[in-house]
Amino acid sequence: MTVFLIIIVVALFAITLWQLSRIFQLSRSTQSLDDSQIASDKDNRMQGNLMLAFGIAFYIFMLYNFWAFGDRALPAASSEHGVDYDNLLLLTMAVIMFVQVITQGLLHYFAFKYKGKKGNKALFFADNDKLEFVWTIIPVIVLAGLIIYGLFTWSDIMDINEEDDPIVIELYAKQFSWQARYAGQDNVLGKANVRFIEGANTIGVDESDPYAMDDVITAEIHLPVNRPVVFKMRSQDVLHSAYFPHFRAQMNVVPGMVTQFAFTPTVTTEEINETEYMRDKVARINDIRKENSQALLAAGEEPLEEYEQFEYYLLCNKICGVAHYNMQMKVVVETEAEFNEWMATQKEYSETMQSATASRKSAVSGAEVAQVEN
Ligand SMILES: [Cu+2]
Repeated sequence: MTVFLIIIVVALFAITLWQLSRIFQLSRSTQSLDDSQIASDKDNRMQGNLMLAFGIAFYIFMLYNFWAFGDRALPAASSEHGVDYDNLLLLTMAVIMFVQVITQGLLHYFAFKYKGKKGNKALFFADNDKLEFVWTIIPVIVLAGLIIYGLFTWSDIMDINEEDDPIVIELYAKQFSWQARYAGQDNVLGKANVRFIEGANTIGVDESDPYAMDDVITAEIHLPVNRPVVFKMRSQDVLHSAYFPHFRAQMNVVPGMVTQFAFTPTVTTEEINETEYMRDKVARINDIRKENSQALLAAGEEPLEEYEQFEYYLLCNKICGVAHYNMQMKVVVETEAEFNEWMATQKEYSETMQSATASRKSAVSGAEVAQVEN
């Protein structure tokens, strides 16, 4: 690191010296500018051709990116609102692409066509009200349309309909993990606050709140398909962001306040794994892992395991510290029956606390035994 900094300092010093010498040179020779400082027709032709070549290369590179990386886009949305979200994004991208292709193309073509030439005089063109009106009103209409469409989509997405009987789940974020708390039988989350964090109560559940007793804290999110879910988010330490890419959902998780996001999953984990798209993707990723494994084996290291199937994940999308990249939690979307089965295996908060107290008691008595023995 030090060597790197020294190299940078030396390089910057050299550049400074060079720039200083140029300034002196220029300030000395204002009267005696030679022709080498003035662009000749040859220079202009060269610059014009380069502008055109750059424009063409730019489009070729753009097309190459679509071709090479297009398949890295997310699969079709697995949530109800995700379809609207994708349509909005698609329309916005289409408009941007259309305008970009035309304006960028014209910019490069005009730089080529109207390059400098000896004897050419620029046309003096004061103004044209009609032209200005057209190029103002078209962007106004298009942008206003996009914004209004976006606002309607946003309010549709953020509108939580309590009549749909959504499941309430709290997402608790801390460096660098997630925990989920289901609201339990009563579907009302018990109160919670970081001040209540103590011992086994790692997320600060308010134990005096009767609503908290049936809450269920889990290390995985299970969601019944086609049932709305409301996530209430809390953070213990810094800003995090709850990001469910496949459900097109993301919301900041802010210490000191509760944020929320609701969506309805529409595709189960099993169903998405049955799609040709996902089967291909998993197979391709496994091929890459197999190749990498060979290199690892050659180096005498453990090979990578192959993936059985695709899983949904909740990720953190705010760079929150060193292990941010690994802050994730598995999400399983399943049928209502499968969900109920899983939920039956989870412990309610009161039970968790009982077993925590019990194990604390046995630990204390163990220590006492040791003391007595000594
Ligand atoms: Cu984070």
